[in-house]
Amino acid sequence: MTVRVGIIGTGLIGTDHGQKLARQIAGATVAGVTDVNRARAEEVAAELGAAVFDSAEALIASPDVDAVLIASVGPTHAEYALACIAAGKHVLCEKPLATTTADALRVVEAEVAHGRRLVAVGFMRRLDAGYGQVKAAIDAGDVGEVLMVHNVHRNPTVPESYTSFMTMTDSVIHEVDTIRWLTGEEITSIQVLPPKRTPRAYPHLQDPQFVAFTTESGILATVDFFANAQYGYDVRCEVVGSEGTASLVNPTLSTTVLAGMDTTEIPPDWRVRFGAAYHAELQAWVDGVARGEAVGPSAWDGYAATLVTERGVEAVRTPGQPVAVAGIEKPPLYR
Ligand code: NAD
Ligand code: ISE
Repeated sequence: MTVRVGIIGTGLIGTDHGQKLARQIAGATVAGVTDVNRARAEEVAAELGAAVFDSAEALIASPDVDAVLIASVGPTHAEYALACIAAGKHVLCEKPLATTTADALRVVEAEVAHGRRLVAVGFMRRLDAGYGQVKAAIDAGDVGEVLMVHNVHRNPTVPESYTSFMTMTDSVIHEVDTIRWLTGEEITSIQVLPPKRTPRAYPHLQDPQFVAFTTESGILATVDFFANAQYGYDVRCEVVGSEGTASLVNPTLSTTVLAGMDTTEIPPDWRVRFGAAYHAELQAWVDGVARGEAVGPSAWDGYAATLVTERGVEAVRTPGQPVAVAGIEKPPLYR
């Protein structure tokens, strides 16, 4: 079966995913795209050989679309995911599943009422080879009991529209998911310590931010998040256990040894750093849809991450204060 995918949102990642689906992913075609920026949708549709739909609603309802990829801006995700569930169609929703816990819960409740999983959330780091090795070391018991998880997440720059709260809802949400996934525990508190500000950020943006989480068993996890780090895209993770450590390092693109200098290249952005993970995520999703199964991070994972980042926004407003995180009990559909 060829899965005919409809894409909502043809911005940076919608286009990147579309190019992979049209050219690299086995068993998939891009049937159509839509974007509130019609000209942009037409440009991408022409490149991918896809149709242009007038609205996301029309795309979701179309008999020519088997499954939907949501890659529009975050606040639109929950309504589109709900429409996909109502239409009985599989959906891969870019992070975040929703920008409020209430909306994320509506998606979980709709899926539970539907009775089977249709929603996957784009936490692609779970498909990254390096993170996979760290997870395998933990699961094999190699590091013993996990005690601490240290993360680094640095972007070279962000646009002026990026706010201090988006550190949580747009960026640190990735670490929220990886911490939950690596440890198998829910996060129970979040605290933000704002360091000295970089002169390279817009005045409205607290940058960098240092974030500390605790989990159910008392694991301490930290994120050094820096939106305007200038030098490149740098994502690292070290798990400290009772018997040893497991570390994710930047994959090396190239190294030159010249004039007394040993220079290692690091990725310029997330598209390069996580390109293979996006590919693996899309292939796994398409294969799952073809089998009638939703694979990958679930609506529950999307809800749990939004819950933590919503409390994280509160923590940004109250620097130094730990903010408690408590959600609903996990429904049986996700156990
Ligand atoms: P972008 O601004 O480049 O693209 C967003 C697109 O959505 C724009 O073309 C915009 O016109 C369109 N849009 C806005 N409202 C819409 C609506 N109601 N219906 C249809 N289209 C609409 O942003 P981006 O960087 O591509 O990010 C899109 C989403 O993907 C965000 O949720 C972001 O968090 C996520 N993202 C994930 C990763 C990752 O690593 N997994 C990386 C980048 C972005
Ligand atoms: C972006 O939306 C992503 O999801 C990237 O993976 C992340 O590194 C970046 O900080 C976000 O803005």
